[in-house]
Amino acid sequence: MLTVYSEKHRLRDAKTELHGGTFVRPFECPERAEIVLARVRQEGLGEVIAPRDFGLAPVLKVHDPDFVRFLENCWEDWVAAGGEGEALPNVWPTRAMNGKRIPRSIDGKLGYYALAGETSISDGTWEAARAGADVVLTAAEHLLSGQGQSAFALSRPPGHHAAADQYGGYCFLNNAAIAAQFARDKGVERLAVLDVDFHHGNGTQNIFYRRDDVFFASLHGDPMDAFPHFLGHADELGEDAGEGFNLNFPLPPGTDYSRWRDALDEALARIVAFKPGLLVVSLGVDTFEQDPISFFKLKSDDFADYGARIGTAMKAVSVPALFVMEGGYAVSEIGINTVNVLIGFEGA
Ligand code: OKP
Ligand code: ZN
Repeated sequence: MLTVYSEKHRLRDAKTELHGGTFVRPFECPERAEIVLARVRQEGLGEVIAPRDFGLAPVLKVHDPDFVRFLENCWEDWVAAGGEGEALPNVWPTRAMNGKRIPRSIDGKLGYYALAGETSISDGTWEAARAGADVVLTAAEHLLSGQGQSAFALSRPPGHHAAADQYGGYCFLNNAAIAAQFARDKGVERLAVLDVDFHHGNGTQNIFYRRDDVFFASLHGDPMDAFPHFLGHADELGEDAGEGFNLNFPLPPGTDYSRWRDALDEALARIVAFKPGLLVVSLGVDTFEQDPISFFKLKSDDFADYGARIGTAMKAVSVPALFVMEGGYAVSEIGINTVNVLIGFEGA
């Protein structure tokens, strides 16, 4: 399996995350990608290539231009306004103050474009996020040229919480959605996105919620108990043309592999019935029992087993799979767990 990787992910190296009322070093740190890459090499998964530059056009097919401009200029604007630490929002257009104008000041803009308050914007964040989009696009292009049944986009920072005009939950550009839309524009008529990260892929769901050409399925910690708290319920089925093309499996604290696997099998059956031309897997391994910010109980061997289940289901109907790296914060095991999924898929 081909892996696409860019060293530019290292430019996303924020010093602060707001966590439990204090600032901590972000859980989403550069070592994550380095350790996954080392494991890819150690296991001989296949060739590792750098991305090519796709420019912003495929990003702008998913994200609003004003949001992209905000991300591009945020750090500069923050510094110019006298920010001493990293850029964080502190006021939002919530229910009681639901204004529609985009403020001029950087403090107002941060609140307008942020969907969560833990994620600092730092010097280099934009460059890393942009390179991350090139990583998934390069991997998608490779698959679309008919080479292989699978590819791995080792992108960082993650993307699935990012909506068309909102960032947060460590995510800035929605890599999985950008890849799916790119494939769509290259002639793939129907796509499925399977999100196995512990957290609900609220951004991806929101981007495709009114569409019947992209089926979104997600297994995640119940939002009643887990981030992102406000989306990911089982009754969110899609709207308008998209009704019936969104599928959520919110699962309770302590969920173990047998329960998680039942949900996966159901999601895979629905995906197969949808007859996609390509599957995008939002691959977060924060379902691991030792993950520091999550509450599922998967063990390292379970990752290989579910990779094989995805492989068996997709190979039976000749659907290629694009794996896109999302979360996973048990850093010392992130390589083993991630590559177990990919090896499981290949062996199916
Ligand atoms: C990103 B991905 C911190 C609560 C905020 C944010 C989690 C973002 C996960 N006390 N947590 O889906 O792995
Ligand atoms: Zn996650």
